Amino acid sequence: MANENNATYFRKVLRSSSVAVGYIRTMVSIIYGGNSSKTFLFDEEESCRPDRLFCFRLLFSVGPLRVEFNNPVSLEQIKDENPNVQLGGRFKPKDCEALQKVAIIIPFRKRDEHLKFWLYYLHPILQRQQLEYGVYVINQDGDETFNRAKLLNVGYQESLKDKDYNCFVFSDVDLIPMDDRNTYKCFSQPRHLSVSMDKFGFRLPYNQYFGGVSSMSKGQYLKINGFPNNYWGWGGEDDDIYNRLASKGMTISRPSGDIGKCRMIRHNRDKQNDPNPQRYQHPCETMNKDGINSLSYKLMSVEKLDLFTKITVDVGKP
Ligand code: UDH
Ligand code: MN
Repeated sequence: MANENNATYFRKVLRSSSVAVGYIRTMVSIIYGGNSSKTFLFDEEESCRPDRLFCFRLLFSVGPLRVEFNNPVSLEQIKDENPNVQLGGRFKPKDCEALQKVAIIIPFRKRDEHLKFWLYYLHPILQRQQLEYGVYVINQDGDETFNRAKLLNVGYQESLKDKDYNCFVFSDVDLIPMDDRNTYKCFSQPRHLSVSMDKFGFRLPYNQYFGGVSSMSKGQYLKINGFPNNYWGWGGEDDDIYNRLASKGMTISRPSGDIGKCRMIRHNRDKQNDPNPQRYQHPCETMNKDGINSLSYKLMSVEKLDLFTKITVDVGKP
C-alpha cells in the first residue's frame, strides 16, 4: 500500500539523517486524504502537495542554540563541517522535496569576519530546516555611500538568473538567530524574522520595525515593486519597505519573541554609512516608480565560492 511505502520512506529519511534530533515539541499529524493526496501539518500555512514526500523541518530542529562570537572561525572549518553545501552556497535536501526555493540575500561591504560567523551558524541551521536554498552576498563595489536596499534589489534580480527562487530572505550579515525553529522561509504575509534582537533588549523596538532579517515571496515582493533604490547611508529603507507593504494591505507575520531571539555581532558604524538625514521621509507616491522596475547597476563580478555566491556590483552614488 502507498501508505506503508511512505512510512518506510519516512523512517529511512530519519535514519539517514546525521543530524541529532533534539526534541520534537509539536504534535505531528499526517493525514492521508480519501483521494490519496496527503497533508503534512507543520508550522503555519503550509500547502499540501500530492505526489512526493515533503520536507518536514520540525523533525530536525533543536530549539534554542548557543551563539557567541569569541572565537573566530575559518572558511575551511565551515566547509569541512558542511560537506553537503554545494558550490555557490547551495543546498537541497536529499530525501524530500522542499516546499520553497529560498534565495538568501545579504547586503555586504568589508564585513568578512561577520560573514564567516554568519556562514558558520546559518549553514547548519538552514540545512536542518530542510530548505532548498542559495546564499547570495551582494558586495557593494567602491567606497561611495552604502545603499542597503538597492543591494537587496540587486540580490533579488541576480539570484533569479541562477534559479527560479520563489522566496527571498533578506538578512544583515551580522544577525544570527538563536533558535532554529525560526524558519528562514516565506509565509502568507511578509515575514519579519529578527523580532527580538539582543541590541534592543530582546524586544521589538517599535511595532512597524521591519529591519534586520525579513522574508518575502516573489509575489509579495513584486506587489510593492521591490525596495526603494534611493536611501543612501544608514536607516529609513526598512520603514519605507514597511510602508509599501502596509499600503498594499499586507500585514507582518512574525515568530514569537522567544523563537525570534537573535544576536547581532557588536560593531562600530562603518565608513560611508552615516545616518541618512532623509531617513524619516517616506513619500508613498514613489513606490510605483522607484523599485525593481527602475533598478540599474553595473555588475562587476559573480563568484561562485564554496559557501556562498559573491556578487560585486557598482550601485552608483547619491
Ligand atoms: N553593511 C555592510 N557594510 C557596510 C555597511 C553595512 O556589509 O559598510 C551591511 C551589513 O549586512 C550590515 C547591514 O548592512 O549588517 C546593516 O548595517 P549596520 O549593521 O551598520 O546597521 P546597524 O543598525 O548599525 O546594525 C547601526 C550602527 C551601529 C553603531 C553602534 C555603535 N555602538
Ligand atoms: Mn549591525
